[in-house]
Amino acid sequence: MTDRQIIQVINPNTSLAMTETIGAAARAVAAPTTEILAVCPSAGVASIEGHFDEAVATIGVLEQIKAGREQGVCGHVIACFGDPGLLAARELAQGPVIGIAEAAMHMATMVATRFSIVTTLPRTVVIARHLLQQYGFERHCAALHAIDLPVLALQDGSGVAQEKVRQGCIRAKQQDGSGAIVLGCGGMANLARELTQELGIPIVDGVGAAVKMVESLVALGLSTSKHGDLDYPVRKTLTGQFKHLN
Ligand code: 2AL
Repeated sequence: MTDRQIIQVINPNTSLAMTETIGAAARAVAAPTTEILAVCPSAGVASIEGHFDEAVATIGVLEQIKAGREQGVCGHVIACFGDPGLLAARELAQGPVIGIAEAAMHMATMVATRFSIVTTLPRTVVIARHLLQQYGFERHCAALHAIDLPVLALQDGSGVAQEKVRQGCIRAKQQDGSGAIVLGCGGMANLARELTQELGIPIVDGVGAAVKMVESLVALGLSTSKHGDLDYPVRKTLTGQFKHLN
């Protein structure tokens, strides 16, 4: 990698504070030749904590993918732990698109035989379970834990949510026999490095993992396959508010 390249990191919710946290975590691991373009949709949901939120957020993700592609970014990261709109985004994108849940799960399996997940609300545990099934990582995941605080508690400046994540990771390490822990929210991206040092086991943040995966794929000259189902969407009439996605 010699040329400068831009990786677009999309926070699928509309929280600017969380977009900043995610962007900073991405920049902390990016290669010197990588520029991180951290963005979020202009309209959508303030945080993503359920199936409805994911459905609403997905159009904003696709709009950002289209904008990033037009700006010539080399790849995209979807920085929400439900990986909302991942396959649709791959159809629209030219470069690689990596979701933070899939990135973190993949990396965790490379440093431990079993991992645990620490996420936000109990209802988001179901979303993570579905992803484990979809990606084939069920056998690798020992347990899922919820800190029982909403996503935006990670941005309130009190440190309460961060302490709950820390306690959740300690509990997961002690109870589950897992060799690694996956942080189950984009808003936890800034916690991985310190927790890894404190707990002495790999604590995997999907934002950093996804940025390094995009860099690796680009360096290897590998991009989203346009042979088969991930080919660009079939051109057809899109009406009303969706016209601009064509
Ligand atoms: C998330 C996430 O990463 N961002 C968001 O808004 N909701 N997912 C989660 N499980 O907390």
